[in-house]
Amino acid sequence: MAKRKVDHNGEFQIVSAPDYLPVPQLRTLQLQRLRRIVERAGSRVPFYRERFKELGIAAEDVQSLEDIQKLPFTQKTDLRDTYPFGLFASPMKEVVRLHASSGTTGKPIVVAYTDRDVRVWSSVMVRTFAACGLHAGDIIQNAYGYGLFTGGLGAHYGAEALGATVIPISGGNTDRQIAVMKDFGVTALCCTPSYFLHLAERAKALGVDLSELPLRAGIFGAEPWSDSMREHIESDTGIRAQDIYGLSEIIGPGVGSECLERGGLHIFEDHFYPEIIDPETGRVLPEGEEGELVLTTLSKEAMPMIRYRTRDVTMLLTEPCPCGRTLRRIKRVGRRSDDMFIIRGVNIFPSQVETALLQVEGTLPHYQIELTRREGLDQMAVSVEVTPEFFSDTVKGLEQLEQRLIKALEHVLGLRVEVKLVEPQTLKRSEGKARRVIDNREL
Ligand code: DLL
Repeated sequence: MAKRKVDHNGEFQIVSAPDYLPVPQLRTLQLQRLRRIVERAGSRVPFYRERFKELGIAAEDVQSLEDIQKLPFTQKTDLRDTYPFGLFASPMKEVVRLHASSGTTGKPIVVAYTDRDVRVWSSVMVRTFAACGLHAGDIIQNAYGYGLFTGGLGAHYGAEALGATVIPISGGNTDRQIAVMKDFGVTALCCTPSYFLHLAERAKALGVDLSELPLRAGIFGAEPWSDSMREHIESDTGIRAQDIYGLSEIIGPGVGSECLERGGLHIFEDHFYPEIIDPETGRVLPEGEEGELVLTTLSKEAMPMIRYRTRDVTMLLTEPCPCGRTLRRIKRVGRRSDDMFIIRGVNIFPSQVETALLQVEGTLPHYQIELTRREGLDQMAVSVEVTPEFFSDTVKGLEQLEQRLIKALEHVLGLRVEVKLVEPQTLKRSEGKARRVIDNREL
């Protein structure tokens, strides 16, 4: 499927044909696959059989891609309710891999792969790396966690299939990461953006200048990170920071990726069919309108997902991308509909706080939001680390910084919140996904 070509620099480039299919051909392929997956889910998974029966629909009713709207949604609670194996469409002897995700609350969910699913997964990760400008010959340090989390093994198989050298270091042990990066001439790093911030900061403390190493790209995902965060990372370390997207329920990483144009993330639509819905009404929204991303797996054997509600808020961008890929793009995912918290009647997303903080000079991109309730009233405090230069400044200087931050937050949130300036290195660093909000309100 993927061809290797040698470009004018004598370097390998991966050209993956499905990325460039003419749109009518892509739609035909999607419809064929959609009909097959609906048939598979309806005939093999009792959960889907019952849902389809309740709605009085059968696989034959899917005659066009628009007919997908007749199908029911699947939600995270459905995976929890059928825990562990209730949504499998393959017998256990055909399942070669299980992953699990605990999420932030409650019971874990389990996801399954057949041998063919693992190969599809590797192929979409090859396409992800290729879109991010990596190729055979790259030395990829994979600091996504190995284990039940899909990030580690997903990126690993893809990096090998790309023909790159993969260093399966997993997350954590930051000093060792830095030593390996230096000693092995690493050219690309895979991890969460928040872990990269931590690693870059530690490198500085150890006197290692990342911009002088061969490291040229970061393949970052698994959590939201703003454009301002990207600017900070790129100017601070001289690498190119690319955004990749995915979720366990659909496959893991490899659902979508930025290309070098970085005008949104291409969805690997020949395997994952995207829709945007109004999260309140469930109605499909026209292209270009913001809403919740819903994904249907078109080829997954072990665990097909029909119209899975991701809770990720984005929009579909349909203008052709200058890179030539015909795959539609989604806007970068800044927030989840269920990340939102409400303070004194105002809806707030952590990403808004990040944007406001990064506008003000003098702080580091390490912050945490704490919610409390005092005498029945919700309070929000944002702790943010101050740069070492500012921290040694006068008390007056710090007070002025605090006031600037309060104003910037008020401007973005429409609410005055408390700001706590803390010393560099005091907030807990993440090795995987960052935990931005601590909710201590007793409900
Ligand atoms: O985080 C898979 C992954 C691993 C993606 C490595 C990218 C890189 P889950 O643990 O199931 O899977 O979490 C999925 O993480 O619904 C989003 O809310 C969030 N997420 C993932 N990638 C991004 C991103 C993996 N690039 C959930 N931007 C998703 C914003 C992201 N949020």
